[in-house]
Amino acid sequence: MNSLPAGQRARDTLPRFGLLPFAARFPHDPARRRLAIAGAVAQPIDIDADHLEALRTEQTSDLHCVTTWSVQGLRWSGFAVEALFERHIADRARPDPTATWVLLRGQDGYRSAMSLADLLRPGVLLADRLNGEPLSIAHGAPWRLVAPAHYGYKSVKHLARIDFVHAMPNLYPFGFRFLNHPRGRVEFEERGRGLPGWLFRWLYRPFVPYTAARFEQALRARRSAPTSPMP
Ligand SMILES: Nc1nc2c(c(=O)[nH]1)N[C@H]1C(S)=C(S)[C@@H](COP(=O)(O)O)O[C@H]1N2
Ligand SMILES: [Mo]
Repeated sequence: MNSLPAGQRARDTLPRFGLLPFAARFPHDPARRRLAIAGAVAQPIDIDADHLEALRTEQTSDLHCVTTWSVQGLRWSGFAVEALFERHIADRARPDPTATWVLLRGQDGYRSAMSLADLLRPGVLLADRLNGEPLSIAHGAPWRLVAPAHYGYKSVKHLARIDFVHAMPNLYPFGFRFLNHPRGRVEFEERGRGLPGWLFRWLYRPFVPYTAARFEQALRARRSAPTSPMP
């Protein structure tokens, strides 16, 4: 295995993980592989998975959560976002050229933002398979973003919508904006805003076991709920 980036520790298995308010939130339709492209575009469009098979590609990459855990060697299958942009978005939706940021939304209401340049980097995937299996609900069904050069919070699970916007959006109330670094590059330890990366390591690390347990517990509760069929 490759060596890990600064401040990261390896885990063997991928936990279901995220911001605590999303532990008990799930995609409303995990079978719906559709992506809405909206915001500052000439024509809002919906992209259907059936049109994307020609772009399918596989990639092995690592997931680095900002809270310091990493899982190496994940085998993803899906669609390169750069190709998806060129073949399905640029000509059809015609984003405003000055809209250089994107707001990414999951079916669970989770949001994250990236610069368009970061979204279109090589290695950014819209993935619907992990380690040879269809993506589970835990890890982002029906599909998710995979942005290996960025901390995990940019890799939106259950991706449903991309809005083109003119500036980096404020996703959190004042006082919580430190959570959201505009770039979040792992290589430069851009964990959050306002403090050096190494300091965030110590702030976040104590919350990992509790957060992973809460996410796991919420998934178990959903599985045993009589009304929700689960893959
Ligand atoms: N929709 C959605 N996407 C999300 C999150 C979330 O809570 N909801 N959490 C993010 C965070 S912080 C991380 S580290 C990864 C975790 O992915 P995993 O649950 O597959 O390990 O998903 C990211 N994408
Ligand atoms: Mo994370």
